Amino acid sequence: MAKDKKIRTAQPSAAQIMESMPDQETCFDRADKMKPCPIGHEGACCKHCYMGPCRLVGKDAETTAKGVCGATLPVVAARYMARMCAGGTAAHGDHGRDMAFTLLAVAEGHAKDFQVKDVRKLYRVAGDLNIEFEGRQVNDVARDVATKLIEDFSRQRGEVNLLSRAPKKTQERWKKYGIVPRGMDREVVEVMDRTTMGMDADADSILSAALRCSLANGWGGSMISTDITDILFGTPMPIKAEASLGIFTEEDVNIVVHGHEPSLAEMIVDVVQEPEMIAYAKTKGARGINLGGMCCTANEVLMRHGIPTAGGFTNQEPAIMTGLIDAFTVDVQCIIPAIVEVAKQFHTIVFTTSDKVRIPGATHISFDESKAKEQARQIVKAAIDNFPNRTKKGSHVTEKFPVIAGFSHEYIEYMQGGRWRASFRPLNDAIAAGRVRGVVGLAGCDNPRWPSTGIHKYLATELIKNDVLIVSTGCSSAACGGAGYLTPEMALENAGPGLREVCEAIGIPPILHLGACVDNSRILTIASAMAKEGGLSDEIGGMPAVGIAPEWITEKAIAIGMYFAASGVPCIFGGESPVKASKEVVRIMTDVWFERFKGALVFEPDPEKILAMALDYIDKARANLKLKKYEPGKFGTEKVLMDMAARREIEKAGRPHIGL
Ligand code: CUV
Ligand code: SF4
Repeated sequence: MAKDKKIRTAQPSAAQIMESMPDQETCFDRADKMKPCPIGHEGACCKHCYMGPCRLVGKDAETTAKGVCGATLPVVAARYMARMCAGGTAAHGDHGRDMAFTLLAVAEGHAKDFQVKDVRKLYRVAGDLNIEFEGRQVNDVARDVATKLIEDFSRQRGEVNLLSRAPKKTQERWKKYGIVPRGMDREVVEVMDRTTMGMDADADSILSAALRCSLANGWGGSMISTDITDILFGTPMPIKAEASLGIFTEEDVNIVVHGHEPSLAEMIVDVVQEPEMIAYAKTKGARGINLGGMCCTANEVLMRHGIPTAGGFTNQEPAIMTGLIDAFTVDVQCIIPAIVEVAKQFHTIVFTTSDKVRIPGATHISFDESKAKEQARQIVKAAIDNFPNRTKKGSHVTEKFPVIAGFSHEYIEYMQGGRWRASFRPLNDAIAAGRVRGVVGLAGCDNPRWPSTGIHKYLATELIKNDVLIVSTGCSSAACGGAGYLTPEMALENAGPGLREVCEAIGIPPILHLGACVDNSRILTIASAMAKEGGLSDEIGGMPAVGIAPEWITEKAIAIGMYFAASGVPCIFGGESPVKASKEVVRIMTDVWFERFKGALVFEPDPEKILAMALDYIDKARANLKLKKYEPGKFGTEKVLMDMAARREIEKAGRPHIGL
């Protein structure tokens, strides 16, 4: 291995691949070479106008440093935070918008390859939007739902529709502090406007605008995306799959779908199962066609079809370095341009498919929902034709782990009482009694600057040991899955006795994979349902619940952290604070937000402290709600057998091997 080469990944398979090809540069090498600028790293740099860039540093910078315009350090740091939030909201917003337009195209008959798969979910959403659905044609209802949700993006006045799902008390807090969001397009524009040179010079006011913007993301863009994806492709139910870079096979044509938007990926899922395609693959000497996912497109097709995942963000380059990928198809977000460079070293064809993402050197197919299946066939066929071109032997790994995923809000409700008695009562009771100490949403990216995926793994094991139920999304789910943590057996081995008892009784793993990053909106819906059920807090704020993004990278992660904070969930992010330079900004995001919303956004680089802080938030919330004091090891004496019938259903739902 090249000297000083640091591979900070906690996944043995990824490390093995990179170690076997020491000359192949990856994001880990670039992270070593690229030291972060220490001034920007702490939020003390502003380049919003050309009198700068200004660096607000020095002794007592907080009170004395000023940019040329006179902006203080808290203002500069708050503006930085707010613009990250706007960037993240724009990303999730655009994703939601694309889904909404796809639904409209389907309803109007312009996208023949898609149809409304989950009519029940369509009706549920229609009900929330006060759209009549009884006795009407499905596509008429779908058109009305799509139209109403599309209006939400550019809503100039009033509030986004799905806000009505939040508990009354949560909504009252938003009104009281003036952060009820209008459409996300308007909120993003306002944050950009407010933070340009010579505008808002009050850190608290800037950060409030950021919170309002982020709410338009969580209860708008992201929630719209989740709902419509369920309507079009089905609401997830538990399903068995596999995770790790070991999912690729030498015998089969390997195709990867990577990014976030599932529309084209869904078509590829169909096409790789077409007998003619499989027969065509055989003519090229392949056994069959093997489809795998990465990042959140992976989560989308894993949740609904059991397509295996090759992992999260830092696995993009190692995946191609297996030398086994015949086509690497990307849509939007978190696609590192470096993949094209790696692909050049092998035979891999990279397909970009969104007009918003062009990478020189990649083959571009402009996704058009009216030709979706045809385009999917074009990609799959190109992959098959590319199969005989495999040249350089990459590094093949075989290790892989079983995964159970597919936990939607609807299924979690259902598994606690069946279709007619679906509720959150058992979970609320288990929390109130102290069997389950609290709930953590474990989310966000895996980061090459830290032991990538390792902090997710550490926190996952420690939290469940402490009887904390985990709901996971995004690349955190990939990290947990790739470590073998997403199975019910995991509950028996590692969970604390109280949590184990509850998991066994209901037949669930202690870590529930809820889906992609936009599906963090499922956590908002779940928390709202728990508040409505009663017995804990009557709003989202004050629940024994915490959000953690220990290896966050993106602006999207910041926007998510902010909508959880505004909704009443304290969030702990890993790494140094991007606004560390300003004590005032840190104070607002930690203490002021907690006072106003019972949420917070704090940063903590030390994983052990993240754990302690999360448990502390949970225990304090329990004390405030006057719930039974959590006592480790108190429960778990009565053995309740897991519902084997339910387990068998899950096994049955496993994906049939394609092409054999
Ligand atoms: Ni959908 S945002 S790296 S966890 S996909 Fe993973 Fe996200 Fe990107 Fe971060
Ligand atoms: Fe400097 Fe103010 Fe311009 Fe920022 S807006 S670059 S602080 S002069």
